[in-house]
Amino acid sequence: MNTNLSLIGAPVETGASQPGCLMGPDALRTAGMADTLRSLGYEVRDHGNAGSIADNDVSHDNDAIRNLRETVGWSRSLDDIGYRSATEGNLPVFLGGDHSISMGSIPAVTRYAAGKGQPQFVLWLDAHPDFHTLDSTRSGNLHGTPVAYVTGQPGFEGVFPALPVAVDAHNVCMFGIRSVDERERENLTRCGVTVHDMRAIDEYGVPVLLDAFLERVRAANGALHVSLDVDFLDPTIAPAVGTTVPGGATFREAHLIMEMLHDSALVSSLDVVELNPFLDERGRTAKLMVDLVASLFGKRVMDRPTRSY
Ligand code: 5AB
Ligand code: MN
Ligand code: MN
Ligand code: MN
Repeated sequence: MNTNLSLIGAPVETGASQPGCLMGPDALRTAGMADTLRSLGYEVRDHGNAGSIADNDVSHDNDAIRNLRETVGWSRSLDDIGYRSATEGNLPVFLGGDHSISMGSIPAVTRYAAGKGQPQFVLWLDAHPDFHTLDSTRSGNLHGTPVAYVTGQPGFEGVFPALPVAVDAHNVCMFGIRSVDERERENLTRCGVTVHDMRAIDEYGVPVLLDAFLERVRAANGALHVSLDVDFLDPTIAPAVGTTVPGGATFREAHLIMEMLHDSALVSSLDVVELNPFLDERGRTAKLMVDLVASLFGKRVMDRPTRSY
């Protein structure tokens, strides 16, 4: 795994229904993100917080959509910064911000991977598939749309930046899903996204499901982007999120995913999103997110060989 990490603060809340994610990057810093990663042997550069490039006048006829221009502006800016960071040889870690930041982070890393001849894979850890198009969203909250956009579903043209390379929907694997809107369900099935809902985790456990996906990434010599939404976790351990859904991943399920990702050495970029510090309890969710990121970057209890499943 690349040992040069760049932290990119993305204080975005225009995609979410309630305010607070703006403070996410700073709460993750306060919880010790940079020093934790340094203590694991990484070279960490914190680029501070990005700004939005909101000088566009895009519009869409779905009147439910909220903060369209601002969110398009953020996607432009994060795409620029993320791409630059990757070309400079770093592994970009995007500190959100609501999940609309993936509309900048994923296009950036996908473009970079394509330049090296690698297909992009995405591991989406979330209660929700975030697979609405601009036409299908009823809430109008754009944090519910990034996967549809980055996989090139119709309807984003002329509004969000054109994608030089879209992610193949077959290369997206979701874990933790337990809240899907009807229009999302139809489209997910049609497009061939792998959806491991919570029931699949109950029935098979993390290792079998995750190992199968990681094997596919490895076999394709793919780049792997991980997008970690706070609401992937059960709300009893991670209350600081505006969109809690009961029955989420446990502490150990989440850590095991991170540990297996580390052992795979496949991860090439990361989003940590949806942390709303205004809803936190004495920083416990922020600390848990930093701890999970630490597991992804190699924190472990004992040195032990990786087993295969
Ligand atoms: B999150 C919902 N599907 O479209 C919608 O937290 C929820 O980034 C979206 O996963 C949740 O508003 C977006 C009902
Ligand atoms: Mn999400
Ligand atoms: Mn979610
Ligand atoms: Mn395909």
